[in-house]
Amino acid sequence: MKIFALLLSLISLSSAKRPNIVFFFTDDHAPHAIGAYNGFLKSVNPTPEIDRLAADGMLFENSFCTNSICGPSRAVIMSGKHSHKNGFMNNGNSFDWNQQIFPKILRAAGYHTALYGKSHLKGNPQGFDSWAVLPGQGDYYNPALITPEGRKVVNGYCTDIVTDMAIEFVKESKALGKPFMLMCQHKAPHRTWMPALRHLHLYDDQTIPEPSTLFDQYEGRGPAQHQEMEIERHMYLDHDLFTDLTPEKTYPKQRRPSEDRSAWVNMKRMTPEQLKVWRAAYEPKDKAFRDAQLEGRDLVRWKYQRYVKNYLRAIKGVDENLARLRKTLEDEGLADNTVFVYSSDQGFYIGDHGWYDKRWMYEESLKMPLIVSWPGVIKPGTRNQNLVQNLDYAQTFLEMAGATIPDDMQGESLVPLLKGESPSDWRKSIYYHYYEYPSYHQVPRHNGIRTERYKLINFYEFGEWEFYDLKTDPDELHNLYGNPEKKELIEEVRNQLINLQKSYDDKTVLPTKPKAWQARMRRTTSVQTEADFPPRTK
Ligand code: SGN
Ligand code: CA
Repeated sequence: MKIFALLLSLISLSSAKRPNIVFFFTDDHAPHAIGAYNGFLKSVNPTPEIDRLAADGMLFENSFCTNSICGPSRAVIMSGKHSHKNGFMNNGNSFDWNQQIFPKILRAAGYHTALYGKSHLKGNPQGFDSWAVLPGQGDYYNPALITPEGRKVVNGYCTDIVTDMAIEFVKESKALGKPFMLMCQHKAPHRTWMPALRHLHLYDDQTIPEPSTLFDQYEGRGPAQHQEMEIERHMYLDHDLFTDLTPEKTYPKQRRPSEDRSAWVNMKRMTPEQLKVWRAAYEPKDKAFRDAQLEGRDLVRWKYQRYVKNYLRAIKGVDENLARLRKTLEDEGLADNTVFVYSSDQGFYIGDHGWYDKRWMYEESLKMPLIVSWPGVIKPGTRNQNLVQNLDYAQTFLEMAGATIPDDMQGESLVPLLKGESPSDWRKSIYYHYYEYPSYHQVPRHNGIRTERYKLINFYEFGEWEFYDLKTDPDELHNLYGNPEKKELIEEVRNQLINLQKSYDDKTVLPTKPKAWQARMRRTTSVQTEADFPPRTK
């Protein structure tokens, strides 16, 4: 009888102890723009609050996405399945919300669930007691939000607004007495990298370090020579860097006619008061820029500084709001029983290889930040080296909640790693597949494998392969494919890739029928083709 009572109390204790889960998620925040990841921006101290989260929990050094683009990364997180299984392979797709996703399972298990901010999956979210999402990419200023009650516009800065909703939800959940799972998903620091008004002067007096590959010439890498994501040639002084705030300005003819590429597209939601502060911050700097008449590498360097400062300023808004939400959890007495996760949908190029944007299987955009605190379970200040992916999050959250993990999910729960265990059978390689081509930035379709040391990429539409030794060439500048000395090694890794592709049941790799670059580009991009851009500075 006594044992029975003890068992009963243990059961009720364990269900009372089910942790709350806060998933604090951003758009395009590369790990190397987080202080704790020790990248080239560390000296700028861009994220003191995210660094504090790392000090309280575990930072994953080898955290990767399966498909480096927004909607697809989010679909993988929801479903625990690769893109070819959840059906959302590129941003043009619509997510099938009727499918099995982890929030539905948590909700059925008694969790109070919410999703706020950027969803990018189209359609009304399912699996949430409360939700409000930005339409499409969302806006930085005075954003519209789609809610179950319809569309509304909220005045203010998006990162603050989304966090306000999250804070309200935490308080409501506490009053309900239920464990909760909250997805607080920001637009920042997505293009066009618009900071909050209070951060417009941050870093004004500093020169931000440059990446060592800012002037990469892409030798030996065919696909990289054909992209459209260079700071030099494909980042617009007006649309991206706000140097011309004239609403009437017409845009040059080579730009896609379907898109408004004027700077005004980003400004037109602002109130006159907001715009006044914005103009006051940028106009003196713009004048100095025009007077300097920069050219060549000097112009690239100036564009990089304007870009990276705005990117880091938008990140500052994220960092402050993360602290605000963590403080709410503390104040409400919930922090000790809450798992707090920081992540972003993919990495990003911060001038690396001369680029912005993502999509490639190269390290800067393949990597995702992943930092988790879980008081009493994770040893503070730990760094994990296991290969993990966004594919693992669904199973991880389900295990944390003690819910059943469906057999058809394709990841691995990270809970053993969070507990400090070192499973000997942990995965030794990850699988990647990117599909969105032709599209913005012209990154061709590719799949590939990354092991602890090597990376093999197959740009199968063009019959081009790349192979990198990350130990000797961490910047991936030397494509070893075709090197006779590496032939056997490459064959071995290629076999591993084939096995991985089979194990995930990916039948979406197109048969290789090599196409010529020029012909392909002309046929697929009606307006922007290489010929429309000036040659690069050497
Ligand atoms: C927009 C951006 C692109 C970006 C895509 C996808 N242009 O189209 O630069 O690659 O989103 O980004 S913008 O000038 O309109 O911002 S994703 O993160 O949603 O996948
Ligand atoms: Ca993104």
